[in-house]
Amino acid sequence: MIESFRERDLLSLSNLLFAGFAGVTGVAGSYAVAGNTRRFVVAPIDALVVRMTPGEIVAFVIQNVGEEGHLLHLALSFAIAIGVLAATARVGLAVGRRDGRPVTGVVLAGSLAWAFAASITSQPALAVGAAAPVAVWTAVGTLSPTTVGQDPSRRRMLVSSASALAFVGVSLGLGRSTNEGDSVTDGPTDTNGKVTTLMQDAEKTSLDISGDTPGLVSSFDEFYNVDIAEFDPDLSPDDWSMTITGEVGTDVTVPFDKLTDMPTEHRFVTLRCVGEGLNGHKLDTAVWTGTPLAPLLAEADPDGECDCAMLKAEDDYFVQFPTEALEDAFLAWGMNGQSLPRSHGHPVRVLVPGHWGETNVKWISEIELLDEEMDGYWEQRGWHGTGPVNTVAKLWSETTLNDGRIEVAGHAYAGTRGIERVEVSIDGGDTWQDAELSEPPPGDDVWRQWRHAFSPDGTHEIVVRAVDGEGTLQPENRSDSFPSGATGWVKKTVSR
Ligand SMILES: Nc1nc2c(c(=O)[nH]1)N[C@H]1C(S)=C(S)[C@@H](COP(=O)(O)O)O[C@H]1N2
Ligand SMILES: [Mo]
Repeated sequence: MIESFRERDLLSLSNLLFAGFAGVTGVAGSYAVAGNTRRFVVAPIDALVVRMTPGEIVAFVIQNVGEEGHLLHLALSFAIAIGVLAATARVGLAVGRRDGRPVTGVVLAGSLAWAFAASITSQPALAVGAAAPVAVWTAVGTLSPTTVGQDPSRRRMLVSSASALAFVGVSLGLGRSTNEGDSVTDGPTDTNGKVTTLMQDAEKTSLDISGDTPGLVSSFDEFYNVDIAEFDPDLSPDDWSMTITGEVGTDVTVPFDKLTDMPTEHRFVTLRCVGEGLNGHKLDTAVWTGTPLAPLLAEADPDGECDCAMLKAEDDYFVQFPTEALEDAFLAWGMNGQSLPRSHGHPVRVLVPGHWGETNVKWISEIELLDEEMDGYWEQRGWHGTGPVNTVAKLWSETTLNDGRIEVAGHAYAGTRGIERVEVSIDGGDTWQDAELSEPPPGDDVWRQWRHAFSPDGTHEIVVRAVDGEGTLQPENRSDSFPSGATGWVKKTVSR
């Protein structure tokens, strides 16, 4: 009696362990062959988890947890992937042992794991990466003795754990190298050196700031990133095309070649996320290479009732706003002289002058003209981020200069209204002085740098505010970024 209890315990423990190894190595194997792409088994699960998370929770996490919020849904998605693959191994173990037909069990577990991975990723060949480790661990588990007395089990467990761990390590390495291959873009778009010249000129007009306020052009590494999905689409220009559909005279399909055959322009455009804090860093500028959207829209001959459009992307992102805002929009395939990096929408994204970051759809796949207004992804979650940006003056650095003065500096941005003036107070807002301003880079939707140096005398409350190109002073009233973008004047106390 006692013997059989212990045997059963041992059996279920062993099943649990081998199923666990199968789950973990199955996920690792998938990563090894797919890398950090949407072909990795965790990716579609993560997309589903994100899509199913209620808007209030998403807004709460963005505000209270910030970037690390990604780790929450990613951890859940890993757990689900490991759990499902472990379950397939558990079924295989049960069948293999009970029927005394180990091969049947192994084949069953492998097939179930493969079917799961292949169906969610639509990658039958790569799904083998997840299925093979599951089959192997099912085999090892089925053949390992579970009779008490016959006990090399402890050593076997150690060896098994070490092997599983080693496999995970190797897979991580392999997956990383897959990523490197993926992030290689299709080469420079700056064939005639125009972009390089533009960037050099912008660098020359940057102010000579001692602190670590960045320059007028953000590098790939500096440029912020906001994605609804953890795993960016990876599309080649050959895979890509965009359609213009819905309330139109004729549907239009735009392949990549057609786009790049159109008149090419290089434009400086600044992007700012509606979800960033008042003095946050989700504000950047690049020079983008592309072509205006208007001629393509005209080709489709829109005739919808609401004069509004839904922009849809390859990652299931969607955003709706007035077609009027699209009149000056731009379809970009280049950024700072290179083809668009994957994380910024490779191969083609939309840029909408003066509007919040969320309207600048990456991996654009379709523009659907509508008959009535609908909510976009963020609007469904309570945000109001499709309109023009708020005016902001950032205070990004304060440095003591060699001569003892303090230099405060940052960027100011007001979308297409432009920045006319930045004012600085060193006494909490009682008196104001004009800050020194950089020229803006050439463009209609760009930021400017500002700086101001003063001789400190004890403690100073620094306040900055901008006046936009229409002469409107940035509102003093403070509000959170949710739902329509942070407002207020940035303040910082400095003492020397
Ligand atoms: N397809 C797609 N486009 C998108 C997003 C996204 O998640 N998916 N995020 C939007 C948001 S909220 C912002 S602020 C900008 C950020 O662009 P970046 O990542 O290139 O800085 O892209 C917008 N376009
Ligand atoms: Mo955003």
